[in-house]
Amino acid sequence: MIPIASFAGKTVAVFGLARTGGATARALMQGGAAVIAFDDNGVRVEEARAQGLPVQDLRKADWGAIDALVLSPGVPLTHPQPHWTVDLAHHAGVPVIGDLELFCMERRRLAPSSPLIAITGTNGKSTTTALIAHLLAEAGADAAMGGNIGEAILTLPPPAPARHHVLECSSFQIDLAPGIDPFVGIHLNLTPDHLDRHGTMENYAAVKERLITGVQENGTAIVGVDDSYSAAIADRADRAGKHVLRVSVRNPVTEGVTWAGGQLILSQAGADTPLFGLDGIETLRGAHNGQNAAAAAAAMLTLGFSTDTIERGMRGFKGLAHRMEPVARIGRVRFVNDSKATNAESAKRALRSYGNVFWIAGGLPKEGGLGDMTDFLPHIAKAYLIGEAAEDFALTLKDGASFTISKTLDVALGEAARDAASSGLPEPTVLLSPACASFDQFKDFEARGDAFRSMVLALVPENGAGPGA
Ligand code: UMA
Ligand code: ADP
Repeated sequence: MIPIASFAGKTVAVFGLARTGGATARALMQGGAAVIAFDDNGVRVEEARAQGLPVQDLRKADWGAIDALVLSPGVPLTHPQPHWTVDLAHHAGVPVIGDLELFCMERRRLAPSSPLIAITGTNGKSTTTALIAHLLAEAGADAAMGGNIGEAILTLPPPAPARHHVLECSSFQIDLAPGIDPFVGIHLNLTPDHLDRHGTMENYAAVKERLITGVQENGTAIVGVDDSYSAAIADRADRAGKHVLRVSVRNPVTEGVTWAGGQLILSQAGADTPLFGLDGIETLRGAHNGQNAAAAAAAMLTLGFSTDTIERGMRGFKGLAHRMEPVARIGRVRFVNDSKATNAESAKRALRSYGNVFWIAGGLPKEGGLGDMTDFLPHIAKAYLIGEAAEDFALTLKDGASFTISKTLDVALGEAARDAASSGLPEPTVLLSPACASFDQFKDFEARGDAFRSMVLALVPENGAGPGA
């Protein structure tokens, strides 16, 4: 827990009482602030009351006496429209911030030169965050990991001079952190996502860029430059005098780390030095993971760790559940759970990582649908479409890939497993990589991936091949 002393003796409204709000209310109270906590969901309010949090309807609060509103990231700040608490705060001239901002305030107070590593980007955030935290732990460093990856930031141990905080930052969290100032700021990539919450791609990009513009004066900005938005972010950071390391899986860079043919290469002061290859590291398969690994390597080198330490750590990286997670191999067929691929871009990365894919896709569609699939059609043996997006995806695939509308995950898996086994194709892979949110049929992407994993494991014959595709 990080007691927030910056608001000692002041009154803070905390809105949204799930992971972020609960931790924030407690951290503020421990630091000596008076808290008023609330949520639109009456059940959450009662749970919070039962846990001893001071709850009160913020519609009836005296906003003139409130010093800040701390909003949970899932609560709309600007789009589709500001939440009613945001309107009340703006009306009363009360600043609206999030838990990431509170963390940054406390870090500036306690340990301003401590190594804060903040990671953002549309895709690859969790993998890169977990990878860096793993590399630090394997190197024997003091490392705490949290943020959007799941562990609320203020539940972590407090900032201390030698403590690395590795924080995954969503655009929602950055939007609520005007003072974000990491020592190492990583922005991986930018493709359309969350436009319902940011209005336009330009707004979404501008929010992400703040993590890079905020990088401390003696710090380093690590930017993936393989899309035009992110390349422009790197160029602007350069012009603003930041120390920028570029990451690419497509083109050479002058200063930074690239991934080429599975090799990581460090480019520095006019010289290219091969670091090591990622071959054989199943959890870092594919060019997209090359981007994540290159960014993680750049961060670790910046923090002063040796190439050997980084390589050893990467070889032991176990990966994250639901991100191209090898679930089982049954006969010749590999089963992969990529339920976290909730947008078209991430699903395309997964498709590109395998040949002969029996692809389970669909769910609650995102704006833009699948987009242009031309480059990915050769990877698809057949698609099994589920959920609300099925008809729309069928239209996109109809002239280029064989598909069937399976409607639900269990039917899709049964059909895909059968077709893959009888296909005679080399290395067939049944891949759940939905390119959609899960909420039409599941509680969240984890529930969808867990369901897939247990259904696959139920297919494994008792004396047959086990997990570990
Ligand atoms: N609420 C309201 N009114 C609203 C909206 C929400 O009262 O209009 C209340 C809900 O009733 C609930 C609370 O707010 O009680 C939910 O807040 P939240 O959605 O911020 O949930 P947390 O549990 O605090 O989780 C948040 C992040 N959630 C979101 O950004 C949506 C988690 O990221 C993060 O792991 C967690 O903080 C800890 O830092 C999840 C996520 O889906 C994984 N992130 C998005 C993504 O990765 O795409 C950005
Ligand atoms: P995030 O936390 O940003 O959602 P994850 O690391 O959880 O990212 O990965 C989510 C999905 O995105 C994975 O299932 C994978 O298919 C895809 N992915 C991972 N890294 C990248 C990347 N660097 N670029 C594009 N897609 C990626």
